[in-house]
Amino acid sequence: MSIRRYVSSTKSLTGEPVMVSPGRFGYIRIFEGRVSMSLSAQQKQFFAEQGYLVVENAVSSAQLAALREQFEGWVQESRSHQAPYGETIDHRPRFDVEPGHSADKPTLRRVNAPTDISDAYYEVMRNSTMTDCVAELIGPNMKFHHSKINSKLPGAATEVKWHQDFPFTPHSNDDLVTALLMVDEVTVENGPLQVLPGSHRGEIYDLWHDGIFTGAVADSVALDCIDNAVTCTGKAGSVCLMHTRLLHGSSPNLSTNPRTLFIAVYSAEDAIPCSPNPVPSIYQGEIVRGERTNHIRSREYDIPLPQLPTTASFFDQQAVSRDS
Ligand SMILES: O=C(O)CCC(=O)C(=O)O
Repeated sequence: MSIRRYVSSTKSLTGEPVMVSPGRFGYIRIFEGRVSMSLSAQQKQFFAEQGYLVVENAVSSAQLAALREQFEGWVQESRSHQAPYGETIDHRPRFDVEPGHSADKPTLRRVNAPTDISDAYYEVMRNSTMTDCVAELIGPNMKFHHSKINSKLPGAATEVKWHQDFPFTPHSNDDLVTALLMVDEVTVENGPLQVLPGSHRGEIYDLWHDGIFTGAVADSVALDCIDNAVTCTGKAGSVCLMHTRLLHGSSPNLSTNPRTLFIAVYSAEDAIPCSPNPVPSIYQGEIVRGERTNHIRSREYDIPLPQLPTTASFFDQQAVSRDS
């Protein structure tokens, strides 16, 4: 499959960005010939305080349709496989299926680095309102780190145990945002993301327990999260922007509707990775907004290095703690 690279241009079709109207969700503008949106001061403040922000209409309807069509094709393709398959640049399977996956009842749960094999996913990572919004939080100079799709097809048992992303992807500073784009509508029933507001300003929790990298926080921390969790729902095309240190998790899909998230992780350009990328991509490190400064900005913290996954996805790492 051919990959069309987005060529950044300083000349927009319509000239300079045009502010059209300050709306409930920020400012609508026309930029590079597409409708884009700026975050309002209130939205930025909400993100700074709470560590997350849900923004509607983060992709155009054409972009959303292309994402959905591509993913549906991958689900159909998965019917002819019995186990994780495909290959990423680190030679792990690209497509991960739940135990019990079958042609009749496909349970495709993860696509690693979809940007590397799909124009639709690359385009949204590179050139969407979602990208613009992230740049307003950690820009102006910003680069891409990795991407994946987490899917919970109807009845899927897949859950995500409570964790922070930063201990999986430590950098010299923590200006990283995980953008979780809702490819399907996300409801309280279909396994929505749950977050602990404000937790990005607290401790960075250890994901190692008794010498095993479980990819999850200790049960005592998780219990506090469950008691105070906020559920992030939204219509298809909405994005949840999440600070890399925010505690989050999600439960199984109990509904008859799919829950597909396209997850793209970005960092400030001067945040330098301190461990290998767990989901390597041919585009990792690509500057998506602003420019390269070749500076390192650092902040002090002390955490154990993560363990890299050896199988298709971190669901297997988290399963260790569930089964032990
Ligand atoms: O798929 C989800 O519900 C959450 C994803 C997540 O936490 C992650 O990939 O780090």
